Amino acid sequence: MAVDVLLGLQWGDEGKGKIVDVLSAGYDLIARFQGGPNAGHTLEFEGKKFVLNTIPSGIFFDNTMNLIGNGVVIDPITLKKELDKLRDAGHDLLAKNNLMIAKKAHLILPTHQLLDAASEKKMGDGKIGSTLKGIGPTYMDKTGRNGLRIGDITLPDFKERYQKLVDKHTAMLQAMYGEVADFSEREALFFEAIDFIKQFPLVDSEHLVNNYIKEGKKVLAEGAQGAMLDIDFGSYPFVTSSNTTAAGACTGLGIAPSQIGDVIGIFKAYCTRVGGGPFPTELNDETGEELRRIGHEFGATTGRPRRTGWIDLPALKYAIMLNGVTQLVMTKADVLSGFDKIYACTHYNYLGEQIDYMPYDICSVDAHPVLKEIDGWNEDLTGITELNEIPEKLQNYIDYLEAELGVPVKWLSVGPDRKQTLVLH
Ligand code: 2SA
Ligand code: GDP
Ligand code: MG
Repeated sequence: MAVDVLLGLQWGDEGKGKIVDVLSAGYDLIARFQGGPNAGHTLEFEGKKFVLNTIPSGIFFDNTMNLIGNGVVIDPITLKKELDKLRDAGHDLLAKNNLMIAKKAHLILPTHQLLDAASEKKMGDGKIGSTLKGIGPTYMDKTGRNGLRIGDITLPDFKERYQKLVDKHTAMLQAMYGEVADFSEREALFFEAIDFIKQFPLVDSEHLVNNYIKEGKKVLAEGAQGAMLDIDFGSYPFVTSSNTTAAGACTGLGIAPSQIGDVIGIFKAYCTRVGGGPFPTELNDETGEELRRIGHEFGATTGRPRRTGWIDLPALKYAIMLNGVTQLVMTKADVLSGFDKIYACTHYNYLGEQIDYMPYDICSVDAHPVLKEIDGWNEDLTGITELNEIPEKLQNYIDYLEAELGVPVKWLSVGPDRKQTLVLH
């Protein structure tokens, strides 16, 4: 099969960017299929660090093409900033000609961000914890059939179309809050960025991807966020506004399910979440603080502290089922070095019963984790390069997870750098 899918199995930030970068040389095309600049995908190599928001993580390889797919929502201002930063660091994607953008990808307008902020403000303590990048309102306009798409930017009446949608948004803001914040500065940046983006190939990406497939080339679909933030299957309403699961790769790129090969699922050796919503294994104590400190668990886009906790097997099994995961990647094993005991949630205590699945009402009824104690390891993992250097207790943890999850852990990540990656199988 020509298209492999790589996605996060928890609540995001599992290390997707790093692993896509590690695998990119083996693919002809890396294609982002959902989400937008709410994502922060971090890559590190040769002492340099890059955080990508909209741009696929395959851009650092000469023979790999990259596509921002139709399922993605694009903020031209952020995209231009990303491209400028990369150019300043010696990676001019315009000159390299290794980035294409789907005409059918929807545009995030400055007023979408105002609507996002207004909606969160209105929800008060019950807010979603949105990244405030305008993601929800943009997908609302997409499904509401009001949205503007990248392909529209070359139309002679683009400005009128833009104004029509902005007028609608400002009327909504006025009605909800009685005021509309000044967005003239962002509007100017928006049009400046639009002009810049016009220089990139704007493509009918479903044809492009299917031509890659026909020609026998290898495609990797890159997911953003994580399975537990999926609009249908995540902890609704504390989710993002797109399908983060494997099915999203089909609609977000225009590929048939029959073309999907491996589904590579990434998880951290523990668990994190940023934003609101249920997190059964959350540690609101010193151990949680330690995980955050050692794991540098802060939002790659917003800098917000991430919530931390132990690995959650019912949630992971659910994510593996939804995605049909065929290969696993475990990241951040190095962060657990030095913990005498680590824990895995095997079940939840829920309404007086022990269950091993995510209940429907997880957002309103507590699910208390039932934890299994596991011996930790002390060895520093960050320099290991050979399989025989894996500490026995870490190997026991991997063996346990493989037995529980029923899928092989093919890659083990022991640090943020590209090179800190071991192939286990
Ligand atoms: P949104 O902005 O409307 O999609 O937010 C809805 C929920 O989805 C969560 N979300 C994320 N969770 C983890 N990582 C994300 N990307 C950034 C990162 C986050 C950051 O890489 O660290 O920098 O804060 C991401 N994007 C969206 C979000 O927290 C809400 O719970
Ligand atoms: P993504 O959204 O899934 O791409 O992940 P993020 O980039 O938001 O967050 C993952 C963070 O962990 C980044 O800072 C990575 O550099 C870092 N990282 C990835 N893999 C590892 C690992 O195995 N060990 C450590 N210590 N850090 C890692
Ligand atoms: Mg991230």
